[in-house]
Amino acid sequence: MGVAVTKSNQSRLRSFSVLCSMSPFKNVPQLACLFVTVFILMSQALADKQEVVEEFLKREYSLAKPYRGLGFSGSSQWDLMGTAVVTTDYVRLTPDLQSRQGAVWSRIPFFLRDWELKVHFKIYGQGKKNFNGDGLAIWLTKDRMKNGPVFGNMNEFTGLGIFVDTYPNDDKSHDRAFPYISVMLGNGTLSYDHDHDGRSAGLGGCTAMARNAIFDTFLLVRYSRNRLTLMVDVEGKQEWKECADISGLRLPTGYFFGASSATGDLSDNHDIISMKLYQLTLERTPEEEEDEEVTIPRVDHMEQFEVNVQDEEMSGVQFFFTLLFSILGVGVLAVVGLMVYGRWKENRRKRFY
Ligand SMILES: *[C@@H]1O[C@H](CO)[C@@H](O)[C@H](O)[C@H]1NC(C)=O
Ligand SMILES: [Ca+2]
Repeated sequence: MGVAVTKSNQSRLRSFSVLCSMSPFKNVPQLACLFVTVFILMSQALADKQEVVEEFLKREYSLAKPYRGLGFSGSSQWDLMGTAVVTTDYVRLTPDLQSRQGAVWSRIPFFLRDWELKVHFKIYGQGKKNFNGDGLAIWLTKDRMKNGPVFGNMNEFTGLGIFVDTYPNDDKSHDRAFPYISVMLGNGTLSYDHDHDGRSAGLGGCTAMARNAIFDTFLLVRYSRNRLTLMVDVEGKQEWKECADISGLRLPTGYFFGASSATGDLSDNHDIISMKLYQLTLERTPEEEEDEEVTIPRVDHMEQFEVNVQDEEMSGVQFFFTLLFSILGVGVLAVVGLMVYGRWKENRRKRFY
């Protein structure tokens, strides 16, 4: 991406210089031309300051057509699991049928420090909105090929999980619209709470109309300098919309990429069309080179993400009963007060007569 920006700037600059030199408008001051040229040069210099110098597609970590050998040959770099099947056009993790679980996992441990993963996926089915489920997940985790309740993968996982959640399990919270894409970093003890759509452990996310979309749907995960950004493109505009941005996220190396999905009572087709991994080449300062390697994933300043799920706002019913009991309480107090006062008055009367 960095390369593309620079190249387009250069060509823009070149064409502008040409225009300048052969400007037919003799009355346009040469100074203005110079001015604009300098401005373009400056913006180019700014663009160059973007951290990425170059990016390379790493085929050994990518899953793309024609999926040669996938699921059959011992030489494939990916394994299929559960209901996952491969066709010429996609890897289908689950079909639009109840109670299925499927996954695809890379066989090669991943050691790059700065990278970008572009996922082309498709979720569609017969069910009407909110009568479909459950979504899919993209992984970079210590373990691979495990079954479980988190979109078909194990819970208490260690590593990164990105969830495209298409079903609102927690129907009491109305804080987000679905499908909702979210990020979680598991450390082996942290649990994904399916009944609350993972709210308590989520680090960020966004709503994205990624189901039954008429456009191709993509997500982009970029991890560099311990900063993870998640972007989505689901509106057919060929532009990335920011979804989550998490700094100080420390991810060990040697983990595995994967994608998984599960259906329950509700279902959808969950397809992966491609997962393309790009290595980002950055210039590093000596301190960054010495940056400690972590063994357990963690986020610096985790406090900022901690939400207290119990501390929810009062629901209407709770509010009604609280009010009712308050009124009753005040009533009882008033009656008791009156009785005590009455008796006290009576006593006083008795004393004086
Ligand atoms: C995982 O994270 C949670 C929440 O931040 C923390 O309470 C727990 O101790 C961590 N576990 C490990 C093994 O680091
Ligand atoms: Ca859900």
